[in-house]
Amino acid sequence: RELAGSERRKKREVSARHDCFTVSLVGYTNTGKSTLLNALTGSDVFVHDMLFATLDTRTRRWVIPGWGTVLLSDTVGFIRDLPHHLVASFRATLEEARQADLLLHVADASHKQVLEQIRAAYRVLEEIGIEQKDTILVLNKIDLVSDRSRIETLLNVHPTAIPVSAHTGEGLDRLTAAVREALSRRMIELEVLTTIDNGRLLAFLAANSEVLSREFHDSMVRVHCRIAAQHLGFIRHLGGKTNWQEIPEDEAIPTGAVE
Ligand SMILES: Nc1nc2c(ncn2[C@@H]2O[C@H](COP(=O)(O)OP(=O)(O)O)[C@@H](O)[C@H]2O)c(=O)[nH]1
Ligand SMILES: [Mg+2]
Repeated sequence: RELAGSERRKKREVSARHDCFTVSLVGYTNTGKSTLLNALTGSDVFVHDMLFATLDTRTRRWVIPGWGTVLLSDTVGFIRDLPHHLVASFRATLEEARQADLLLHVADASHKQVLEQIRAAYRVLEEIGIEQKDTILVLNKIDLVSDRSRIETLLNVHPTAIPVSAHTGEGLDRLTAAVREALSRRMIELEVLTTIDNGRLLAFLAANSEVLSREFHDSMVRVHCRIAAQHLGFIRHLGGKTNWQEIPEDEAIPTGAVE
C-alpha cells in the first residue's frame, strides 16, 4: 500500500516536469552513479528535494553551458537481491528511468565483472521494457584502471561507450558533449519572428534555446534557434510567428562517437 502511494506520487511528480529534458543515471550498484551526479552538477542545489527524499531518488539541475538546463536524476542501483527496505525506492527509480528522455548507463570499468554487470543492467532495462530508450554507456572509474589496454578491450565490445572518471573529471567534457548531442536530436530548428519589444519571448528563447542567429528588420527580429519541440506552443502563446523543421538525423553527431 505504502509502495503504491509512493509510485503514484512519483508518476505525478515526473509528469509535471515536462518543461525540461530529463536524464537518468542507471546501472549496477556501486558503479559511481551518485558520484557522477555530483561531479556533473557541481554545487547545484537539489530539485524537489523534499519530495524525492523519501524515495531515495535525487534530481538536480544540470546546466549544460551554451545549451540549456536538464534535470539529472540519480537512481537506486540495479542488483538482484535488493534489500527489502529499498524495494519501494527501486520501483520509483524505474518509473523515473521510464520517463527519462535519455539514460546514462554507468558501469565500473575497474571491476573484474564489468561486462557481466553491463549485461545484467541491460537485462533489467529489458525487463521493464525500456531497452529501446536512448542510452549512453559510461565507463566510470578509469582512474583505477592502470592498464589502459583494458579500456580498449571494453571499447571493442562497446564502441560507443564513453570512458570517464567521476573522481578526476577525465572524460566528463566528452560525456557532456554526447548528452548534448543525444538531446539535440530531439530538438527542432526553429525560426521565430516577433517584434523587438517582445522581451518575454526573447528572454525565453535566450534561456531555453541555442540561438544560431538573430536578424533585425525595422521593428522585427527573426531568431533562428535549436529548441525542444515541446516549447513551440508556449512560443506561439508569447506571440511568436514560427517556422520550424525537424533537425535531420544525419546532421546529429552519433552519441559517443570515437573521433
Ligand atoms: N576511484 C574512483 N572511485 C569512484 C569513482 N566514482 C565513484 N567512485 C567510488 O565508488 C564508490 C561507489 O560510488 P557511488 O557513487 O556511491 O556509486 P552508486 O552506487 O552507483 O551510486 C564510492 O566509494 C565512490 O567514491 C571514480 O571515478 N573513481
Ligand atoms: Mg548511489
